[in-house]
Amino acid sequence: MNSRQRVKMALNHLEPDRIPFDLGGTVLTSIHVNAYRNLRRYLGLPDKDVEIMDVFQQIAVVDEDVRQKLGCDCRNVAPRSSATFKIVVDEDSMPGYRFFHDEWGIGWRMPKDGGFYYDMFHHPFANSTSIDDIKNFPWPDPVDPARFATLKESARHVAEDLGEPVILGGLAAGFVELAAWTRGFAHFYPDLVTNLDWMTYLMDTIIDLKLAYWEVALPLVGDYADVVQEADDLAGQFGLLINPETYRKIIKPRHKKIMDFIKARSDAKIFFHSCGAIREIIPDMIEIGIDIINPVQVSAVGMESSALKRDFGNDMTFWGGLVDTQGVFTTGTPDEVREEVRRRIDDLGANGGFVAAAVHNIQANVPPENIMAMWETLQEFGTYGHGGVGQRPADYVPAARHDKPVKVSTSPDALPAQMPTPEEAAAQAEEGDFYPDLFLDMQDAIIDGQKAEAVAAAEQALADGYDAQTIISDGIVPAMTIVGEKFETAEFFLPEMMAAALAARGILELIRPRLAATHAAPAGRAVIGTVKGDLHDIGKNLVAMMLEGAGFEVIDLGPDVPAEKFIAAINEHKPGLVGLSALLTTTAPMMRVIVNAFQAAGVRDEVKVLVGGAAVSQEFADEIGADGYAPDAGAAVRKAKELLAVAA
Ligand code: B1M
Repeated sequence: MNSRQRVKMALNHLEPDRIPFDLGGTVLTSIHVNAYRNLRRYLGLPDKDVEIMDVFQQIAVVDEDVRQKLGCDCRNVAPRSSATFKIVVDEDSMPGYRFFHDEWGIGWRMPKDGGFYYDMFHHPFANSTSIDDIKNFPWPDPVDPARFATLKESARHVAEDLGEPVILGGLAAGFVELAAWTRGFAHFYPDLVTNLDWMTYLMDTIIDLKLAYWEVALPLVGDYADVVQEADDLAGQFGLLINPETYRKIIKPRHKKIMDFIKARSDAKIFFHSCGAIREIIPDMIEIGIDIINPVQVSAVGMESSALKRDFGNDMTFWGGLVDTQGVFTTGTPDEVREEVRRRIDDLGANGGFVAAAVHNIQANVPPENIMAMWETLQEFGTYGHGGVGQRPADYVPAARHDKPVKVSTSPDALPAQMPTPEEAAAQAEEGDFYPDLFLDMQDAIIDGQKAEAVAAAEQALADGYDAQTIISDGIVPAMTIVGEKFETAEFFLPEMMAAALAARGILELIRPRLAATHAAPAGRAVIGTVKGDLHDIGKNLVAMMLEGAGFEVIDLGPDVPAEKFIAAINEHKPGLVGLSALLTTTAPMMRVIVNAFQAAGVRDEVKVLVGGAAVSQEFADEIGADGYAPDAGAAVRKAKELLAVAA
C-alpha cells in the first residue's frame, strides 16, 4: 500500500494498514527550522542548509532523508504566493529587525536577536474608511500564470511517481484571516459590530480572489487532487472568537460559497484549518461540506479527542491532534509524550478518519527526543488489524486520561452577568440607588459598542456639570463590568467586547485632560505588554481595555516587549502593577527572564506582577514568582484590584 492509498482510505473512513503520518505535508503540519535542525542532528543526519517552506512561520521543508526515515505520507504541492512575487527582505532599514511586505501589502518583521517568527507590523487597511480604498487596492493576481506553471506536473509526479496524496494549498490564508491581517486585528473585530458593510465588502473582495484561484487550480490538477486546503482561525483557547450567531450569519454562508465552488469542480476532500475551541461549530462545518479539520487543538476547551471522535467521527476526519504542542510535547518527558500519543491514537484512530500529526507545526523548542517518542509510539501502536487500533488485546492497559470537562465559560471563576431585572431596577430606583437616565444611556451605548453615542452622552454629562471622575465611576465602570461578565459567560465575544472597549476609550480620551487637571487619582496604574518574541496582543489589549474601564491608568507597551522596556516603564511611570501576557510556549519562559530582570534591576518589590495568556497557568505563575495569574480579562481586573487592594 502506498501513501496515497493509505491517506485516501483514511479520508474515506476506512482502515488502511496503519494510521497515515504527516510531517511537512502542509504549512500547518510541519516543523520550525530550529526544531528541525535539532531533529536532523539527533537522527545522525548531516547538517545542511534547511529550505524554508513558509517564511512567516519559519518552518522547514522536510528533506527526503528525514521523510524516508520517518515514513512521512504527505507532501505539499502548491506554493502559497504567486511565483512572480518575490519576497525581498530588508535587513537595514528597521533597527533590530529584518522585514518585508508580502503580496497582500502586509508588513512582516522578525527580531534579528533571537526571533522565532516573522510577525505582522503593517496592515494596509489599518486607516481605511471607504469602500473605494478596497476597490483601488493593488490586489495580488490570483490567476497569475506563473503561480500555476509547475502545478500540473508536480501533482502528477507526486501522485504517480511517488505514490503520495496530492494536497493542494489555497490562495494564502482564509478570507477571515486575510481580512483581519490586511485590516489589523484591533479594527477587524469591532468592525463586525460597527462597520459591517465595509468589512463584508472587504471579505467578499478577498473571496472573489480565492474563487478565481480555485477556478484555475482545480481543473489543472484534475483527478490528482486528493485534498484541498482552506483555513480560518475561528477560536481561541477557551471558545470561539466570535459569537456563533455572527459566525452563522456572516462567516458560514461565505465559507459555504467557497466549499460549494470547490465541490462543484473537484472530488477532493476539503481540509479546513482552525485553531482553538471550535467544537460548537463542527456540525456547521460538516453541513457546509468540510471533510477534514486541523489542527484538532486537543488542549482547548471542549476539544477532548474521545468526545470529538464519538460525536463527529463518522463525518469528519481529524488531521492533527496526535500530541499537544502547548503542553506535553514541549515540556513533558518522552514517556509522557508516549502516554499522550497512545491515548490520542486510541481515541481518534478507529475506523480511519485520522491522519496523525502534532497539533499545529512543531514549535522551535520541542526537543527531538519528544518528536521521536511521538513517532515511535505511532509505529508501535498505530497499526490497524488484529491487536492494533480498535482491536487491542484483552490485557491492553489504556493510557491515562486527563481531559478537562467541557464548559463554555471563558473563566473558571466567571460570574453570571448581573443585569438587574425590571423589578430589581424599580426597587433600586425607589431606594435611590440608581443612575440618572443620561448615565444609563451612556452605559447602554458602551455595552452596544456605539462610540459616537457613548461620547455624546459623556459630553452631555460634562455640560450638565458632572465631573470626569463620576463619568468613570457611574458610566464606564458599571458598563465595562457588565461587558466583562458577558464575555466571561460567553454572551459577548471579541467583536462585542472590543467595540464596547473602544466606546469606553472614546469617553476616556474626552475626559482625560479634565482628569489630569483635577489630579484625580486613578484606581491604580498598570504597565502592560506582551512579552518579547510574542506578537499575540488581542488578549492583552482586552485586559488593558478592561483595566481602563475599571478606572485604572494603563500604559500599554504593545507586543514583543523586552525586559529592559518594562524596567524603563516602571522607572518612568511608577506603576503599582505590571501585566505580562504570553500565548506561546516558546515565549512564556520570557516571563521568568523578565521577573528575574526586575529583581536584578532592584524594581521587583516596587510592583505587583500579574501574568496571563494561553501559554500560562497558575502553577507557572507560582513557579516564576509572579504575584498573580488571571485566565481572562474580567478575572485580570479582579486580580489587579486584589493585588493593589483597590475596592471592588
Ligand atoms: Co497564534 N498561536 N501564532 N496567531 N494563535 C496560538 C496561540 C496557538 C495556540 C495556535 C495553535 O497551536 N493551534 C499557537 C501556539 C502553540 C504553542 O504555544 N505551542 C500559535 C502559534 C504557533 C502561532 C505562530 C507561531 C504561527 C503559527 O504557527 N500559527 C505565530 C507566532 C507569532 C508570534 O507571536 N511571534 C502566530 C500568529 C498568530 C496570528 C498573528 C495569526 C494571530 C495573532 C494576532 C494578534 O494577536 N495580533 C494568532 C492567533 C489569533 C492565535 C489563536 C488562534 C487565538 C489567540 C487569540 O487571540 N485568542 C491561538 C489559538 C489559541 O489561543 N488556542 C493561537 C483570543 C484572546 C481574547 O484570548 O489571547 O488567550 P487570549 O487572551 C485571553 C486570556 O488568555 C487572558 O485574557 C484574555 C482575554 O480573556 N489573558 C490575560 C491574556 N493576556 C493576559 C494578561 C493578563 C491576564 C490575562 O495579565 C497581565
